[in-house]
Amino acid sequence: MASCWWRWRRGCSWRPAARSPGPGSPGRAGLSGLRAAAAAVARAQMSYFNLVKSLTSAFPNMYSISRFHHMTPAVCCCSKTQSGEKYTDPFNLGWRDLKGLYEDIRKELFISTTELKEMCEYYFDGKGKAFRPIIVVLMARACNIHHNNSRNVQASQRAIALIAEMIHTASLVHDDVIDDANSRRGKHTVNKIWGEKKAVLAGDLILSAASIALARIGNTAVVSILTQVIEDLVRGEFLQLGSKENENERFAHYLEKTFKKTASLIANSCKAVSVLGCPDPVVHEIAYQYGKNVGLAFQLIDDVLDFTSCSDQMGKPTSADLKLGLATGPVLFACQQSDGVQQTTYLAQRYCREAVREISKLRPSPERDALIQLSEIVLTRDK
Ligand code: GRG
Repeated sequence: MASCWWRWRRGCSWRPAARSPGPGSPGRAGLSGLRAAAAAVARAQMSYFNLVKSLTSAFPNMYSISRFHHMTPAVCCCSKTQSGEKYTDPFNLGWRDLKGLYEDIRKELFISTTELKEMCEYYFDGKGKAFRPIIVVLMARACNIHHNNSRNVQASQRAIALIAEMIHTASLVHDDVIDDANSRRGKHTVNKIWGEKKAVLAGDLILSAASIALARIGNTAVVSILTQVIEDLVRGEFLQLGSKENENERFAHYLEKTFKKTASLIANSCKAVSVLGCPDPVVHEIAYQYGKNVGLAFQLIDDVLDFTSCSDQMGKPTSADLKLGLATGPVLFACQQSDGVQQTTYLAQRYCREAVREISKLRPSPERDALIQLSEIVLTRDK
């Protein structure tokens, strides 16, 4: 299973964070296409001032967008270990607690009907990045060490990693139905193989299995933290179905959708393991803020990769957002400026810096440093 990490790691060449696609390269959207799309999306130009205003009012702790222009494309300066302990690759470190992850998820699914079982297990094949479970177990260990120097991950904390991956996968199955997607992770989607109706039911079943596992933990605070994620996912998807006529609100709408669709799951899963490992609300907030900021950066880079990467690399169709008529960061920025891809990457960098600032408040540990390094990998990944 660890091999999937290495595949991802190998894919994550430490490239400059904002890489523009070669003009006319097959399977890639050129910048001219991006600009044309931007023009189509924006009926009138949203003023630079309004963009700054909408961004900073949605996230008051962010600096003015004008500061992105003056940053170098280099990633955050945080790859050195700060804990003083022997440093291991963050994926290896996280994977120690995740051995048997997919086997354990399949046990949670516990379905007797052959077809439904096959559908529900379809994505638990070890081909995903398991980015969420890795962050969750690293955060669990970082919080436990911070609290009482405990070197163990509790069973309930590991269960959160499984539950996060199950909620994520259920949402992917549903998302592919909504988007009528053909491929994901380099293979046909559930909806393409079994049809939309059955795909919706498979997503429901994965979500219900996740809910049963969550209830079994028996901590009402944790139940309420993770059920918030489900509400956010639905609301985020709903936000994506609509758009803002008012251009001032368009960027705030995009960031809110991004938080709800992607960052909420990471933020709240991090918070859940912190609650299970440590009674201090300050630590819960650190865990939440780290997850939120990394999650936002992750999705912004996902939106960039939708423009700059090719389908083979991503294992799913690229330029998909554009084809669905969705204005993501690269298009919204391109309405204003010459390089939407680069500006979106700069914004992701700012979120990662914030994530690093938050997690650095915890006591030094290899796991804390791995979380710092993961925030860099979010920026430099190319799949
Ligand atoms: C709660 C079942 C349920 C549905 C809620 C459809 C929906 C409503 C929400 C969709 C949310 C969604 C699919 C967001 C996309 C987030 C995203 C960036 C996914 C890609 O994540 P990766 O790159 O994928 O980690 P892998 O394949 O590596 O797991």
